[in-house]
Amino acid sequence: MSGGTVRSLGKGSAPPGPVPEGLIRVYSMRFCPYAKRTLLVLRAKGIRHEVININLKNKPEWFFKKNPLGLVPVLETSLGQLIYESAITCEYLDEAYPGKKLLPGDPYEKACQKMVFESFSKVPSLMVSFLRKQNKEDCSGLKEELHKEFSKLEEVLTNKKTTFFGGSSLSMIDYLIWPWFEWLEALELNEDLSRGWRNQLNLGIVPKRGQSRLRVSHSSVDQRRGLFREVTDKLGHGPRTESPSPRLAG
Ligand SMILES: N[C@@H](CCC(=O)N[C@@H](CS)C(=O)NCC(=O)O)C(=O)O
Repeated sequence: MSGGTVRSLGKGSAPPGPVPEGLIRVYSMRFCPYAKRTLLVLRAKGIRHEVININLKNKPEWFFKKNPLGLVPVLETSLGQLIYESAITCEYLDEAYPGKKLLPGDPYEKACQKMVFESFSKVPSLMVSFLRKQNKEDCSGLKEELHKEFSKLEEVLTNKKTTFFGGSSLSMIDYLIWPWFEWLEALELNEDLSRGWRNQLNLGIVPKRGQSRLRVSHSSVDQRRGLFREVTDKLGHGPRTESPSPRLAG
């Protein structure tokens, strides 16, 4: 499992060598919610991995050979195989590695997870718009839109009467959407989105007795807020939205 110091590579850096056998490599960025999905799944399945952080403001030339789009996350195997797009990396890890399956085997349950994923798909871009407009323009419309999107998610839990989005235990869908719940706090949306129902969502995502088994990095809210702002300001755009038709499985 990854543990030690994580490198961050930028323009002019030498490309990293081949991935050692028995490991998988993830190209990441510390505060990227998409990369967080991949890291959560690596953790959840106990897969031995190494992390190389990419300086997204000053990307290494060689990084475009890993992903022509120049986006993190990217997985690289010891055979030199490259996998990008966060939902696809998560699905790959679930299929390629033994242990607890995070996607349901049952076709209906899998379809349900895909539907929740679709429902969630507007949230990342709404959050980025909110961040851009925050303190500059009236954001009440955006807040309303976010509220609507989160209400849809709440409805799923209410109807299912389960703690987690996929049922009684954590599964793929929880890992795919969780990173954006962390951003609610950083974007100071907690209060606006806590009209009773967010608590329920929170309970759904964070196991009840406090310890979030889902957290991977332990950045403070302030660090995340600063970094998220930096990503959107200096790159000229924030984390991108989902690909047009996000694939979850099969
Ligand atoms: N659809 C992609 C989005 C990934 C993404 O937008 N990553 C951001 C960091 S959070 C990135 O690499 N940005 C660099 C850039 O836009 O040039 C996925 O799901 O993996």
